[in-house]
Order: sequence, then C-alpha cells, then structure tokens
Amino acid sequence: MLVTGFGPFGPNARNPTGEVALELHGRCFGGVEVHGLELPVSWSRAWTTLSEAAERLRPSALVAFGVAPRLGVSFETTARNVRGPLADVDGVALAAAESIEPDGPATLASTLPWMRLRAGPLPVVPSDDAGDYLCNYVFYRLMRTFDFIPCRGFVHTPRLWSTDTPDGRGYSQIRAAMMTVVQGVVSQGAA
Ligand code: PCA
Repeated sequence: MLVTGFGPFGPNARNPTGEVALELHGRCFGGVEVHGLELPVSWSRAWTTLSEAAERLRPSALVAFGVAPRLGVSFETTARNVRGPLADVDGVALAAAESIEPDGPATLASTLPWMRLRAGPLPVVPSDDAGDYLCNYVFYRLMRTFDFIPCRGFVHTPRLWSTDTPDGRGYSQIRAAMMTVVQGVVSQGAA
C-alpha cells in the first residue's frame, strides 16, 4: 500500500501529512506493508515523484494525504479538473485557473471505501471539493491515471497549528487519524 503526504509550504512550516507518511514507511498493518512517501508542494515535481513510485511499486491501494484549514478529516469524494494560480514552493504559478487536462472529465470519484472509514480522534467532515491547489491536482491525476490501483483517493487532515510540537496534541491527533485511515483501508480488504 502506498501512503503519501505533502511537504511544508507557505505558512505551513511543517506538514504533518508528509512527516507521518515517512514514519509509516516500512510498517505493516494486518500483513500489508506501507510504502510511505513525501511529495513536494510543486506543480512539476509532485506528480513525477508520485507516478514514479506508483509505477514501480504497483500497490493495491494508494491513500494520499494533505492538510487543509479544517477542524476535522475530509475523505475527499470528488477530484475536480481545475487548478488555480497559487504559487508552489518553487515559486511557479499559473496566470489564472485552468483545467488540469483540457479534454478530461470535469470530476472523478474516489475509490476509497470512505463511507466505512473513521478518523481516530478527529471528526469526519464531508467534502466533495479538495480545492484547486496541489492536493486536488494530485488527486485528479491519480484518479485519472492509476487504473492499476483499484483502491485510491485523497484525504485532507487539519493543518498543524504553530503552537504544536512533534509530540503535541495537534500532531498526535493527526498522526492517529492517518493511522486509523490506513488501518481502515486494510481492514476493509481494500489493500
Ligand atoms: N495541502 C495543500 C497542498 C499540500 C497540502 O498539504 C492543498 O490542500 O492543496
């Protein structure tokens, strides 16, 4: 099973999703080994990093995580064919919002068993809109491209508040939420 998170970006000096994904690397959940990967918040490098790993590993499941300014965990149901003009960590920005794939479908549905997943200590916040930044971009492209991974999708966690420390409340809740999601995907028989 492939588990990804993102690296730091903008005001998020730390991104718990990338840190936890790397921590999970090599761990087993119910006999399923996790390959954990951190993706750079870069329009050019995020997708090449993910697609290289997915093509090489051919996992049975892929859960991609990122942070959003929300109080709970969102199982993103719907990837949208749009990306916005916000600059990435390389300083690259589009002039205006545009389609990810001009002739691609407007939306693509997650194939995670999200209706049956929990998020540990954090509440679940329904979402059919992953935004128009790197998370939605990677989500749309992984839904569009990885037909060889039957179970795949995207999950937003809250972001880490600046007062948190690695062993602080916010971080440990996000970490527990991500572990619960990964465990849930395995116990649903999806990985
Ligand atoms: N969140 C951003 C990109 C990286 C991340 O963790 C997003 O929601 O698009």
